Amino acid sequence: MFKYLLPLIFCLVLPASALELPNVLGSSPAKSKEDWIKIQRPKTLELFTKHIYGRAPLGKPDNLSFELIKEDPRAMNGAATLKIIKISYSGPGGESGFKLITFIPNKSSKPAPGYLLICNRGPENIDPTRKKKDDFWPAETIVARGYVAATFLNADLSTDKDLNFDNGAHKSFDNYDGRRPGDAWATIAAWAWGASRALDYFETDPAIDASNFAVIGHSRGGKAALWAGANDERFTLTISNNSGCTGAALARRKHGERVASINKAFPHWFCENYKNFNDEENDLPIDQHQLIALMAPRAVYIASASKDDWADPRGEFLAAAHAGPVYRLFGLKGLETMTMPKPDKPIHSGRVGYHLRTGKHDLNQYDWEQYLNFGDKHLRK
Ligand code: GTR
Repeated sequence: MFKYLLPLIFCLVLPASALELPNVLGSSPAKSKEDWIKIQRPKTLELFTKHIYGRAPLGKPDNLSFELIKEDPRAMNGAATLKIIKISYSGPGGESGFKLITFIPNKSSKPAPGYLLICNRGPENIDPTRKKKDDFWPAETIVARGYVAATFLNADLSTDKDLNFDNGAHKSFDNYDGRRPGDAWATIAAWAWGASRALDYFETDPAIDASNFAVIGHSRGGKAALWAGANDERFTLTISNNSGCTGAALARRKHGERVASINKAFPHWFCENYKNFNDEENDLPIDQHQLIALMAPRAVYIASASKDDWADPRGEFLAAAHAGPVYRLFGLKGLETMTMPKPDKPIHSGRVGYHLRTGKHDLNQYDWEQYLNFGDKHLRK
């Protein structure tokens, strides 16, 4: 009798852990950090490039230039120096550029570490005059904590519409011989590329500590922040706020937004190859816990919201938890638990941080406070 009952008991107990994920250490699992750095990390990054986010045609353009278009040393009632920088570049398709808004704290020791937000909302959310203030980018709070508050509009790099990639970075670099079908970069990768060009600017500003900088994004901006942090190892901390499907959430959970839905609603976000996995998540050679692991040994933070089922909070948590073995190769702690915390109980003890905020899909003061607390541990060396 017991012989027959046992499989039934297993079926009832196991479903939650029945999720079969690709090995986070790679296809021939890395046994040492050297192995990871030299072999499995590049292989993992290449799989994400080829099948999901697409290949950027170049890194830092030789002609990248920075022009200070506004400076106010007494911004925020004297608390910060505002610098607005026009970042320009050109390629075979012509010149493009974007504006970087930067508040540098006047009081803190220089150079100051900071947070770069990839803003996926309108310009009113990142008002440099500070007439309009928004919890989405609480620049005053960031500055008061001693950090540079920097941001740019994602749409300046690539409009968030299916427009045949005729603008921004795509216009400059894609148009000369058409876009390669398959793995050509798309919109999310262009936003991530812009974050790296902002970091190129920070490296030239003596008031800014570019070697201690976080990249952060919300939702679609969070997907871009993760891709920026995975590609650009100069980012010390990568923060994903409610990034969901093809951000932090595991595709194999098939919960909330799925690959087919995201590719249908936003056909311009990822490369064409990604569409091969519509309704076929199990065929993906990677899953999103491996994207998070690409940050190791640097710090990474994943946050979810309790009423954001579309982004699959549990899938985001599990991805963060399953990145752990790569951190352990470096002798570091990841998240170190497989038990999802209760709402508003952040986990900040290792290099992988996590919280589940009570409430809806959003980026607000509570989230930022957690990111600043985590930054105090990882951005001040
Ligand atoms: C949703 C989309 C999500 C998420 C969100 C956002 O419509 O399905 O993947 O990115 O938009 O960016 O707010």
